[in-house]
Parts: sequence; structure tokens; C-alpha cells
Amino acid sequence: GGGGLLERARQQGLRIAIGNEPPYTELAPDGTVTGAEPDVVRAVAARMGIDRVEGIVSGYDAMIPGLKANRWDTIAAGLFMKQSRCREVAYASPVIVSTESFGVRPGNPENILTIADVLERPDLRVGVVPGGFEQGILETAGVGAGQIINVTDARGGADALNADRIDAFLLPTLSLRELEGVEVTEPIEDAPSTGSSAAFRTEDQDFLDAYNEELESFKTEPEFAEILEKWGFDPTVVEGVTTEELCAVD
Ligand code: 6CS
Repeated sequence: GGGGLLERARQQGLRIAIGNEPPYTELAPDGTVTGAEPDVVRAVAARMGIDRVEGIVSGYDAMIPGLKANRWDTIAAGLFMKQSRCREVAYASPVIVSTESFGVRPGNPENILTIADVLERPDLRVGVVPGGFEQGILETAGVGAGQIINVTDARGGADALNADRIDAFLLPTLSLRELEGVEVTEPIEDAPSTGSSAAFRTEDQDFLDAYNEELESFKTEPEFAEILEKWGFDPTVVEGVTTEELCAVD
């Protein structure tokens, strides 16, 4: 931490936590970190004179503790902004705004389309990744703890669905679309807005200010839109969206 991050990152590279959940983040077989958020971080970091970005895979529940423990320098995993997270870390200007969906068995036999559906039917079991934004959505809506089932990761959620251990898997729409054998519902209308960007330790404010300056200008360049589109994201939906408004999500 402290004021030395820029110098250290220029010399040793920037260490980023990722979830290995495409299209947000992906670790290539050769160890290269990629996906929409890391690709944006790499481009912005290069403009700051940082030539190397190293990805470390983490569960969503361990990303903020690991950042605070200095195991990585930033989180670039599509860690969606919300009040509790914004109290603990300092987010850069939004890069991604996305939606949530349910992954269901073919034909959506239980007809699960909204958070209200889950709330009204206590028999339904919904899979979430530990400590993820989706767990928060269900808890905030008042869904009972017994209905919320932890799965290991995106692949684990697909397995749980196929094995009938859960009735639906709540995850970002585009992450679900990567999973074979999973039917994906339309974006959930009664789920809160989701948006993300790189998250830093609060004491690395100088680094964040420099990062934000480069990011804001990068967002106006065609290369920014190209990166988002390459991974299936719509680059126009983040226009005008602020960290402040996304951080107000409960
Ligand atoms: O912000 C989160 O916690 C969620 N973000 C992504 C991209 N996937 C799952 C995770 O729960």
C-alpha cells in the first residue's frame, strides 16, 4: 500500500485478482490474464508506464480481504459495486454495466424469471457463488437462507443445476451464456443495476487518481469499445454512469 504502488507496478508489474469467469475474466492456458476487465486494465496500465499485468484467480468472497492483505494490487473481476464494498475499497470509473439472469434447466420447467418468483416460492433452491453480488441480491430481497445454495464457481453452478441440487443459478447474464447445457433467462427485471471497474486499496488514492485520468480518456477511444464488444458487452450502456451511483446499490 501507500504512495509507492505506481513505482512498484512500473518495476514489478500490476497484480490483479480475477475470478476466471468469462467474459469478465479469463486465465488463458499459457497463464495470460484476459477478459473484458483485465484487457481494459492492461490498456490503461500501459498508458501509465506499467507493462506487465499478472492475474491471480480468487473466489469473489476472498477478493477484498486479499486486496487488503496485499496479495494483489487491484481487483479486476467484474466485482460489482454496492454500498458495503464501496465502504472497503476505492473503485475506478465504471467500465462495465451488465445484467443478471437465471441459469435454468432446458425449458425452464419451474418458470423462474424474477427475484419475486424465488421469494414467493420457498421450495425453490437458487445457486450463488460464495460472497457474490447475487447472494446479496437474494438476502436483500428477503429470500430465506435455506433457499440460497453455495456453488464453487460458474462451472460448479452448471453442474449443480444438472444434478438437480439447485433449481436455478443466479449469475450475470453473459457468464451464464458461456456455460454449456444451461438455459439462460432474459435479464431479471427486479434485480438491481450492476456495474464494475478496477477496485483499489483506499490508501492507493494517488494511484487511483492517475488511473482514473487515463481511464476516462481511454473510454472515449475506439479501442475501449472494441475490447468490450470483443467480449460481448455493450460499451454504450456505461456512458454517463458514475461510480457514485453504482456504489449506492444496496
Ligand atoms: O460482483 C460479483 O460478486 C459477481 N460478479 C461477477 C462478474 N460474477 C459473479 C459474482 O458474484
